[in-house]
Amino acid sequence: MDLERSLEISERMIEKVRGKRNILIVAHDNPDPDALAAAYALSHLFLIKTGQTAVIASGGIVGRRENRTMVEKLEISVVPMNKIVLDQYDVVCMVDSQPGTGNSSLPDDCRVDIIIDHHPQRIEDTDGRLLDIRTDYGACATILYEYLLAHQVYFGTRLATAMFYAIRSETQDLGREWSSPDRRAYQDLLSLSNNRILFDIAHAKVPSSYFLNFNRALESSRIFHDVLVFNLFEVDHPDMVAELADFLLRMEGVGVVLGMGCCDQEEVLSLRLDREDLFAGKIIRTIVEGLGSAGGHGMIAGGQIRPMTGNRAVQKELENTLIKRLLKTLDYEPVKGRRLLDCEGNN
Ligand SMILES: [Mn+2]
Repeated sequence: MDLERSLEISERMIEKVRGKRNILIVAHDNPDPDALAAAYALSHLFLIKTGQTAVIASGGIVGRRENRTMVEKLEISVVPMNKIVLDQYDVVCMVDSQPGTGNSSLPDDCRVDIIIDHHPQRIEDTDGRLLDIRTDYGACATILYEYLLAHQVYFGTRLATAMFYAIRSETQDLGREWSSPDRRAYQDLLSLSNNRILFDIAHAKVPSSYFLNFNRALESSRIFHDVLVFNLFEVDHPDMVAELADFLLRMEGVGVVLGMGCCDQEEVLSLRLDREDLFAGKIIRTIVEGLGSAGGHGMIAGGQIRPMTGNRAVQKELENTLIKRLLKTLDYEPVKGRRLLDCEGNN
């Protein structure tokens, strides 16, 4: 942990918002637990240090049932971006994301004063903005936990549970892309969390469409070398693509998963790797070049292509294009994929 750095930078953030009328904290679109917990923790820090209440906003939806349960049980209030009148805000903060990366509904020309993130730095210069970008951290929530610790700010069970669940889900229980500060935060926060709520979040009930999506992912899965590609075509929320990409990465002999699905005229892509010789964020940006926007970490990355039509033939054509590009990027010969469901007995 770097408490000195955390104290210094967060102090400057607090001074920046002090006395300002309206403070906005923007999480990326379709916010995940890490973005939600980071936004919640930042608003708490401001509240305790300055007495000011910030508004948390994001575009898209909280789709995944676990995340919806988290928002409900922990009473995190998130305002849809389209309800936000930007002119009314004196300070704009962004967490778990950066301006211009394509995963936020905040207009690109909107001034952002404070940026806290753990994704690779994409903005060129600071331009008077306060930046805390720590790419070695597994979760953005860990950075915020350090701020609270550095200021010795008291926080209750709800915020502890939110940050704990964020680190847990983002790093898959410290199994994926975690660092020692994440581990420290995870351990500290576990004892402060509400276990009952954690259980309710992890075991949230899901509708039948959830299982139909699993079925569609399995039916469509094809394997090329060690690359598995699935296409959900129409999907009701984008998180489903990421969840299924995580799930399918467990397939034996598979080191790369590319998932696709179309939601609200946007093609959502999810890339998962368990090969340490590759960097997911770079690969996905290469394959969507000229088509859309993308970014991510070493083992997890996402992208979006818009506008996308609901026409299946067009979606299928895009899938073929992306497969071709992906195989080329990985230096693989083009091959005809074999269906996952035909693989029985082949291992
Ligand atoms: Mn994150």
